[in-house]
Amino acid sequence: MRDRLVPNEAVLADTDAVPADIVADMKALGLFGLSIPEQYGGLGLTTEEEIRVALVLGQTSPAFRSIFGTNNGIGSQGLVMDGTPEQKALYLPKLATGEIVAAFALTEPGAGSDAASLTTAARRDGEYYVLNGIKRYITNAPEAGIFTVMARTDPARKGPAGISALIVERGTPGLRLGKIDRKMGQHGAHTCDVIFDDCRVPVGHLIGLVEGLGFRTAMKVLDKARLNIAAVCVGAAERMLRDALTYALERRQFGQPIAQFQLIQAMLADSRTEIYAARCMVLDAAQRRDAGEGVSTQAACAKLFASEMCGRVADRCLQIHGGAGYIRDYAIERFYRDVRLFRIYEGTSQVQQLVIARSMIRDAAGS
Ligand code: COS
Repeated sequence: MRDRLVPNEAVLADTDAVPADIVADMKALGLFGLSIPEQYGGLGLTTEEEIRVALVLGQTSPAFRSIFGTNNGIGSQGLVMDGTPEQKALYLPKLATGEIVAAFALTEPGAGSDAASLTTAARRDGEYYVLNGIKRYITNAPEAGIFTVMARTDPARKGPAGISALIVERGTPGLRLGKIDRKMGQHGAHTCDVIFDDCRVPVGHLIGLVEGLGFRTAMKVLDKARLNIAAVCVGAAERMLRDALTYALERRQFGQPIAQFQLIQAMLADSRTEIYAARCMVLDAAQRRDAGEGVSTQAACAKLFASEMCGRVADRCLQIHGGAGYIRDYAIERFYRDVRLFRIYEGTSQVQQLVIARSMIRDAAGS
């Protein structure tokens, strides 16, 4: 991270691409297969181990992690959790080595937070499903070799019950990509529309070969993904605070380093405290998951707190930089834009609040 990624952050931002030699080294390190079981060629890390990787790799531009993030997270976990042994054997080894990249296609133009209202249709026709619909803001879609697509196999059933998860391979006739989105930040991580126009997918590509379980699969995948994002938020906040402290120790005003002023110290101390709290939360949730506990609520708490914390830390650290923080020569200007997404993707802060409060209400009703 320190030797290879940080020195290449500006290149990444300027070229909108992760340098090819870095991608090759990431593959050699096994980073594309962190969470894929060893029997399929991955490293088979526990949740806590994977979180510890994210805590470190979060300390650089998020786009570096994003290139292999979907292979470990939302792109592959549907298969890992609910795929048949044959489906796993077919795809997971290629994902683990990074030979192919996986993308997760849930969001649609009309279905964001209300994911269960998605309308992409998968109509059964003999030994195929025929897909029609549009998926939006799909991370790594321009690079993806396979897409885990949530589609409605039972159009008569509204809501979650009619949704299934299918693997669609790149190059399948009827699958088309939109133009790459121009984003506020996270340059080097690409998103675009994925468009299905009478796209015929073999029935054997239905994850788990059971219809109607796709929404549940997506939610389970997102629980784990939210923990990872929380860890990346902690990493990014650590980095921004480190940069801000360095700046505050070097920058002199009124005859002394600005770090000596208590109003600057308050911003440093509040940030240190909140980072520590978020780090404890994410590690606790990861350890609970490894112990077999259901952690939907804890993952939502960690994602909510860590992403909001990261936004506050970004704001304070830019403030400590003063005018310099608004200038592109300083990494904080880029991080400020990059981290804004953490409060939105893989469930907005408001969706995390819903998940947390609903589970409280459910528990109260059951006790
Ligand atoms: N694990 C397993 N199953 C889950 C689950 C989870 N974490 N969360 C929900 N489910 C199941 C429920 O048990 C329910 O099943 P039953 O009908 O059999 O009881 C089903 O899924 C539907 O759940 P729910 O009623 O909570 O669905 P809602 O439509 O109310 O949606 C939210 C809930 C809003 C939480 C969901 O749509 C969501 O997370 N939205 C945000 C989507 C998102 O994060 N998008 C980011 C882009 S993808 S990178």
